[in-house]
Amino acid sequence: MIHTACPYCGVGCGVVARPDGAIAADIAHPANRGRLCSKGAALAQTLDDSGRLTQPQIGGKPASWDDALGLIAAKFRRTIERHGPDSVAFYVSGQCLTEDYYVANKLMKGFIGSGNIDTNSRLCMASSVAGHNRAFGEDIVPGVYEDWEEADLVVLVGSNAAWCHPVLHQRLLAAKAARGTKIVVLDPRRTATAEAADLHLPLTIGSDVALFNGLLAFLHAAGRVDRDWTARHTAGLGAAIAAAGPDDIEETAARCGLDPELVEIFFEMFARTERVMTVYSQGVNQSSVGTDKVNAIVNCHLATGRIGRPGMGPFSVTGQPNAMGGREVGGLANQLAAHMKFDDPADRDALTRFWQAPALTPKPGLKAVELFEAVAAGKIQALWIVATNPADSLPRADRVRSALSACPFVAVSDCWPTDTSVYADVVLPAAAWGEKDGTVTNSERRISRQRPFRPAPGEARPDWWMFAEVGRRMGWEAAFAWESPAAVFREHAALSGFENAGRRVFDIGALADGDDAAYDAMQPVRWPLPAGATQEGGRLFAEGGFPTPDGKARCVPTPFQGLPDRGGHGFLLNTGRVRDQWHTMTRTGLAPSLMAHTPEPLATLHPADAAALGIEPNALVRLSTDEGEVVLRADLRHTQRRGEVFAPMHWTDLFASTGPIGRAVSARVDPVSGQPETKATPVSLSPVATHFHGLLLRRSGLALNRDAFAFAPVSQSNPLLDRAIQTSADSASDHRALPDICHWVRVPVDTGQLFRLTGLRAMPTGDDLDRFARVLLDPPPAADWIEAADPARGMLRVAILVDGVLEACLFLARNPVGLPSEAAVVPILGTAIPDAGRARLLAGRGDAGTMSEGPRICACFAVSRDAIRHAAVTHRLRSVAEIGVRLRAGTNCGSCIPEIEEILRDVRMPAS
Ligand SMILES: Nc1nc2c(c(=O)[nH]1)N[C@H]1C(S)=C(S)[C@@H](COP(=O)(O)OP(=O)(O)OC[C@H]3O[C@@H](n4cnc5c(=O)[nH]c(N)nc54)[C@H](O)[C@@H]3O)O[C@H]1N2
Ligand SMILES: Nc1nc2c(c(=O)[nH]1)N[C@H]1C(S)=C(S)[C@@H](COP(=O)(O)OP(=O)(O)OC[C@H]3O[C@@H](n4cnc5c(=O)[nH]c(N)nc54)[C@H](O)[C@@H]3O)O[C@H]1N2
Ligand code: SF4
Ligand SMILES: [Mo]
Repeated sequence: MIHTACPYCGVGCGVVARPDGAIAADIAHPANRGRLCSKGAALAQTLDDSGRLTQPQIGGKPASWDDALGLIAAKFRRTIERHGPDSVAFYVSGQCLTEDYYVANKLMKGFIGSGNIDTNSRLCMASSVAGHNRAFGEDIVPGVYEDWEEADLVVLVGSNAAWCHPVLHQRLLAAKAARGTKIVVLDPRRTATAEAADLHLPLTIGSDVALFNGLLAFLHAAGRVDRDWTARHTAGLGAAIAAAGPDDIEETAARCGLDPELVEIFFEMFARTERVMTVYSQGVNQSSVGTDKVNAIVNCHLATGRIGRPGMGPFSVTGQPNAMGGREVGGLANQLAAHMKFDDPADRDALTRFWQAPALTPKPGLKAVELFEAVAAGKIQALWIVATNPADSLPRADRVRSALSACPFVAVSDCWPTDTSVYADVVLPAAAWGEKDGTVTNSERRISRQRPFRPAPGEARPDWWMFAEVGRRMGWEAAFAWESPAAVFREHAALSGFENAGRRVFDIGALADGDDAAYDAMQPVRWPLPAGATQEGGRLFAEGGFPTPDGKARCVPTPFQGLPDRGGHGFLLNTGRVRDQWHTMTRTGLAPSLMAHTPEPLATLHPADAAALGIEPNALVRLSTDEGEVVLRADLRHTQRRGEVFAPMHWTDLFASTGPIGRAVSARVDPVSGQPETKATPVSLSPVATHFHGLLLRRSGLALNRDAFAFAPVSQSNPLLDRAIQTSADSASDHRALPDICHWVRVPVDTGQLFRLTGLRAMPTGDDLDRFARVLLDPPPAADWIEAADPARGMLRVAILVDGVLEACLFLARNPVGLPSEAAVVPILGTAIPDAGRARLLAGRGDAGTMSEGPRICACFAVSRDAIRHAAVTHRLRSVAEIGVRLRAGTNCGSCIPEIEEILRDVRMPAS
């Protein structure tokens, strides 16, 4: 049994890999003590090597590691010789292990001599980092996970923890059940987290600074400021209170779009509760005033001295498994390693000596959005992207893509092909979770080991090794000579303690001297952990001692600057996460059980807004912004504020015709942190007419070819029609790329791939229809093609059989009732169809029941919303526990409990 850590969120749960292949919760790990969420529980399903990158490629052709790494080293060298060190860059990730990250940062900042290494943490944690630095003098999370259990009031700001940090949320709900912890959620949407709260404040997007300024003024007016503590341990409180404005609840409520009564209840709760913790996440960070939001929150804790004591303090939850580790090594362009600072000459001197760095970069590098602008402008000519998928996840995705295609040299290291890897001159196959060896740090500063328990497929190798190899090949053999991640970790730990003597809180010097066996055996441990420490790190700053020159924290004035500009558009586009997907879906998109909760990307908007715009439930809606356009299915809910629309960040060109929402997201950034505002893009909505409906099932092949032409000149009749279609692009005027004809989403199912199709133009007819069907079905040469068509009723049904086995099938109909149910046809894909069964197949009747089940709520036991509703009604079940006894739903990982509660509430209160 191998003990390792979950590769998803920053909760950092421990998991064990059993010899039988099962992945289970680690009962001994302090982050989760036996709990897992739906994503963690499905980890074993994602260990499928069939789609992996297994060999280095140069120009799309297989190559040796030696050639691929040699080429990267040569391209970087040559580019630096010609254009200087700032003409090259790395773009890395909070999913790199600390060891990967340390080596990359050392290579770029110490040896290449440029600050141009930035990370996807710029899109994620940068505002928290900047806010911490401004307030505390260092990027520190003062609290620990036990605070979630010891607080009397937990305020969640812009955090959907029920879905995004599920195990911490479960710990919170357990504490609520045990001791009555009050929970307040500040989120424009009524999320699953809000469902489980005592109070939900649906504040309008971008208004958090106004709310926390109002709270600071209220605390001041109510005499809740801790005079003694603030005098000893803070500076600038007076200025912060002045900038917060008058104590005027009406005005605050108006700015936030809230009822004044709700605001007052919240302020009173905060004021009178000593043990209060404020948790915040991307609703705070991903904003053009994200750093101010952080400081406005921190100010309220500093003013009351509620920090670093049990159950008290601001708590920034980290997103990625190693968001915190990346900050320890200085992975952001404006950080140096080990929390050292660019503007501190002593730090720079110490780092130069420690690394024996020939060319420590004199200045910070470009932050993600500017970095890709510099690529587009030709200023960066060699770029290496590792463990992140910027062609989807950066705002203005199309601009990122054109920058990548214009860049003279791009290397990409990933485990799977992605929308980014298609732009790479060199693709490097990375070892993935389960194969890699190293460390990660979670939200509470706890370092855990990731240990390998399976061999990497083919020639896949870990990222630290790739960076070290390139460092050696660029001429720095001694500095990049490590032979194991353990050796890299020891150097990282030694640097943290180097000439530190309490100057920097981040110090893990105690781990610098361990041998390889100690590294292998390392138990989860929290920093700070300076040399000689006898116990792990705990809460920080209860008695001040901030890492600033005078030891005092800074209260930063955060004047309210108004709400996000709508730029002539009627709506704001808010983007974020769904429960069972992880980012760009390279792993969670492999697990059918994780697809069932939210099988396709939806644009959620208020029913009244939809009615005003003529947008029908479940119809397609076009979202147009100044950056681009996407088409999504409309999901109408009262959980959404009017004037705001929410869409998930996960779907890519590999999963949907419309590609990533990033196409439409603005690249406006916070001026301090450089973090883009991915939750407030001005957007216009319009209905999209549907002309036909379709269902396509295929056993093989993933995304549909965007550029396959579905319409071609009608004159020729070529047996290789699909080939002819693709090559005759110039000879006809009515050619259309597939996404122009039909909107599609791909849903991996147990038997293959299911595509939901929605016609954007009239359904093709005649030969065009035949070509269209062939493009979609992509029949292998020796296949049987059987079809039933009813042109008058606008219906086509085709099945492709290979040796009697159903390889693919397509159902098209002008009217949705002309389609079979997915539940009926999915199980028969890949099964043998007897001759007698063909008619039945074309009639769209499989052997499974034809009941539509609604979304799957419980991923662990595959229980649908309708089944829960049905059981609740027929058996008069009133609690989650009763549902669990009857259906097992909610009894394993518990991620679905807030949704089961919501269903139970609906059942008891029929809509009037
Ligand atoms: N299931 C799942 N879990 C994940 C991830 C995943 O991909 N999938 N990714 C991980 C990562 S890297 C991260 S960073 C975290 C993110 O975790 P969260 O930050 O919790 O997730 P998001 O859905 O991005 O955004 C949280 C909420 O912010 C709200 N919001 C938007 N604008 C505002 C605003 O102006 N003010 C306030 N108060 N709220 C606002 C949104 O409505 C949304 O509900 O999740 C981690 N966990
Ligand atoms: N519109 C919008 N955009 C957003 C956000 C949002 O809320 N809204 N959230 C932002 C946030 S908080 C984040 S964190 C980012 C996430 O965005 P990304 O980082 O782009 O998302 P991932 O899909 O996690 O990409 C990680 C890639 O690394 C690969 N990979 C996994 N493990 C390894 C490994 O060990 N080595 C290597 N070399 N590759 C590996 C995966 O296959 C995947 O392709 O998205 C940001 N973008
Ligand atoms: S909460 Fe879920 S996704 Fe996050 S680390 Fe734990 S098991 Fe993994
Ligand atoms: Mo993130």
